[in-house]
Amino acid sequence: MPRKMIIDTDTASDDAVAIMMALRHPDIEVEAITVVSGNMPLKQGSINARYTVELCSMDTPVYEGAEKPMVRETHHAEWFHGPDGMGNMNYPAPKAAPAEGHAVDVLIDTIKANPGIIVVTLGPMTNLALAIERTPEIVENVSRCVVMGGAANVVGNVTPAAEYNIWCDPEAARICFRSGMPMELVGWELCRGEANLDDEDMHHCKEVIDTKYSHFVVDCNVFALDINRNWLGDPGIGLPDPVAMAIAIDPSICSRSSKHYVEIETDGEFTRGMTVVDELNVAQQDDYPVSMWAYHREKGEPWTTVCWELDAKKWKELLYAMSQDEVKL
Ligand SMILES: [Ca+2]
Repeated sequence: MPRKMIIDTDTASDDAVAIMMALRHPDIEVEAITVVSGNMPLKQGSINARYTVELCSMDTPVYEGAEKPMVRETHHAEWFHGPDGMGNMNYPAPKAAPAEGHAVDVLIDTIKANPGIIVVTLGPMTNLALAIERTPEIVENVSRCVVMGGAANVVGNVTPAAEYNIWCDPEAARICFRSGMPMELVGWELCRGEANLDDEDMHHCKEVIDTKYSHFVVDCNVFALDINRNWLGDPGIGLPDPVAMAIAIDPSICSRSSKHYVEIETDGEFTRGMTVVDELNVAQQDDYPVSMWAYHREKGEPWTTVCWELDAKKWKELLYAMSQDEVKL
């Protein structure tokens, strides 16, 4: 039996590759894709998600959800992904319309109907937080909530302290991380360095695998490639959402992890959206300096798995396998 999954996404270029990996994986059944405002405005994210579903010759329904964060102003990231979010590749408009229904209702109903489902969030966590606020008991049905987001005790990418998805809607992220769901934090830092697709990897995609899928992996991320090199000094394309999806599909791709309390900064002047990971487990003490963590202690043992290291070779092997015309594992 394939494992059931629901994907919440602000679909731009790296989300699209992550969606492709899940849709094409024989052991994963994607029940629905729910779209949220984030890197892209909601409507463009929805177009990009539907295009990706059709590229994969699937009919997975795509539902639209929150058009803005819970309390914050909207900030998109066209500068990073291109005006259409897909590297301005002029992909055709999808044939299918968005599915009827609101993403938040769909998250609630799908999680209720599928005990043990894996939830993967690839954008700001607005839709999932609204679902949890409305129907808190859904958290019991989630076997894993894999989050592309945050920067586990390292530098952020939208401010020095924060990664975009969490920074964009920190109040939503806090609701999700406090909910007690089995969270898995896959920070943006895991896609850097040797996890990047470098020149050799891009050549492998385009000239060796040479399918519409492997071209898609590289082409729609062309804006991100430039920025990654010129701004970050990284070797190639960074793919945070596909890295998180790879770990969702195969947890052994995360080569080092441990469980900790994780809190989301919502008030900080310089630290909005910071993922504060209690790496040394100091918050488990009942001392004055950590008294603000009492909520977590009272809730029990840490429930967030923090991914610290990635098996870059294994992650790329999975990406390549999902980019073949005939998927073979
Ligand atoms: Ca995303």
